[in-house]
Amino acid sequence: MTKAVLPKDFLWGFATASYQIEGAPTEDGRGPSIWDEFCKIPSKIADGSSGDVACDSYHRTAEDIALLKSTGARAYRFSISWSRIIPIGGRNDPVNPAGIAFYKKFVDDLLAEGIVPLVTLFHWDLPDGLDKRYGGLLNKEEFVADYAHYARTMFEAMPKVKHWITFNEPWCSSILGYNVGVFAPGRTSDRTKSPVGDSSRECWIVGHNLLLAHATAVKIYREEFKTKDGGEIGITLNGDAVYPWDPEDPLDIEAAERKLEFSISWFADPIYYGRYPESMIQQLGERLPTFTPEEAALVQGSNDFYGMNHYTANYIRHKTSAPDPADFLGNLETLFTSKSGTSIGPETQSSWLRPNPQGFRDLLVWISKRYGNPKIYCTENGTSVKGENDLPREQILDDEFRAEYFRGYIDALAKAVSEDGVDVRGYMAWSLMDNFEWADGYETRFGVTFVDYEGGQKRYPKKSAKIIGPLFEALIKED
Ligand code: GBH
Repeated sequence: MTKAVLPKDFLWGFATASYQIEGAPTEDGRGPSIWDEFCKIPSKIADGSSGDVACDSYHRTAEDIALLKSTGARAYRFSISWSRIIPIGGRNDPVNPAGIAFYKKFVDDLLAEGIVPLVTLFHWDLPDGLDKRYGGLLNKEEFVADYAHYARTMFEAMPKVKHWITFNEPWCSSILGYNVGVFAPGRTSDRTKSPVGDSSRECWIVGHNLLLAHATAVKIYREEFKTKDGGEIGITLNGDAVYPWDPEDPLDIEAAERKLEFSISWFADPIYYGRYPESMIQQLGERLPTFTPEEAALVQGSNDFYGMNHYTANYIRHKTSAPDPADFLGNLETLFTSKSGTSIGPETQSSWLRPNPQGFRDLLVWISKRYGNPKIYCTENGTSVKGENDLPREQILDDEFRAEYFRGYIDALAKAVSEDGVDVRGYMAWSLMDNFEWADGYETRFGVTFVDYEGGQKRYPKKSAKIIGPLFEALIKED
């Protein structure tokens, strides 16, 4: 018998994101996002695909809700396509009533089935109009004001939503969009990939602007909506677990901590403490923007909860050379094998992902300690499976590898709560269904549901869709 250790109102369910599932890019007045444009550039997406059709979820909301229902999910995390709401994006541009109506109805339909919506305002799909007009996320004054207006528009339209997420993984928007250049808008110093961009500077500016936009939206929610609507708002940060490559080497131990600071604390230290981590200030110098006293005060304290996306772990080895100007890791290497030859976990279809459930527990404890035991929602956790796309259908549906991943990670979560005292209130598996996996296209599948892209987007639940519910229902207290 599993011991019930999770609070009775624990929210578990599944997550998705607008551009990855919706399709219907020009329907009902939607404007283009930077991802629509990025996908048009040859060689940016592994299979040359785009989100043009994806899972066709824009036309299949009833089917998606029935699917959620069949898993027993208590909650669903999805994101809003900003360019459906304000097609060209800006605060003085027209708002599209059809876009608002679509998400309002979706929220009503979820609630009618007893499923709690967690709504992400921004999962990377910036209206292309804003990128073209003033450089999008690089433009502090304009971007912060336009995002604030968009956020307020959604708060006003959907008072029934009680859990708001301002940004999904600002690290990815900043680093992958403006340093490595593998995500939209694809800016980088690497001139083989892009004619424009400065990897040594732009990503840090973008990160700063995202923090200010987040904090501004939180201030608006707290001042104008929280009292009457009774909801909560926070940001979702990605973070991989770390272990020193050589546990005997103090420099590897330090580098492992620095890796967490460069990925997580870059955003979380300003939000909880009003300042950037010392390790980043030291390495980046004047390339890291500074907070004015007003900005610091605005950002500090701007989380009602900590949204945690988590997938994998790495061994960390320090570097001895001076940091490269384009370095964003903290002058270190990330590895899958330790000095003594231990592997961090088995391979998956994603080059960056190797399951290691203990890492989840250890990182939950690290976040909890560093940030004063905040209320945490795990807003994403999941895995791809090596070669899954090429397997016969019956084998895809019998996804024991993914099921085992969830068993391990959910057990780690339960232990973090019951044995380490971490305050976890929710868990969303990534993803409800196979979908557009960004630069990896459709070859890489993360769904607990198989989507038959050749067969009219029909959905077929895999084994993993069926095992998560019983695990949580056994772990959640009855009263
Ligand atoms: C999540 O990010 C996203 O929120 C979600 O949309 C996505 O579908 C899901 O992961 C699965 O990928 O460019 O090779 O160095 C997870 C965190 C952090 C994973 C950045 C990939 C870099 C890969 N991501 N990481 S690479």
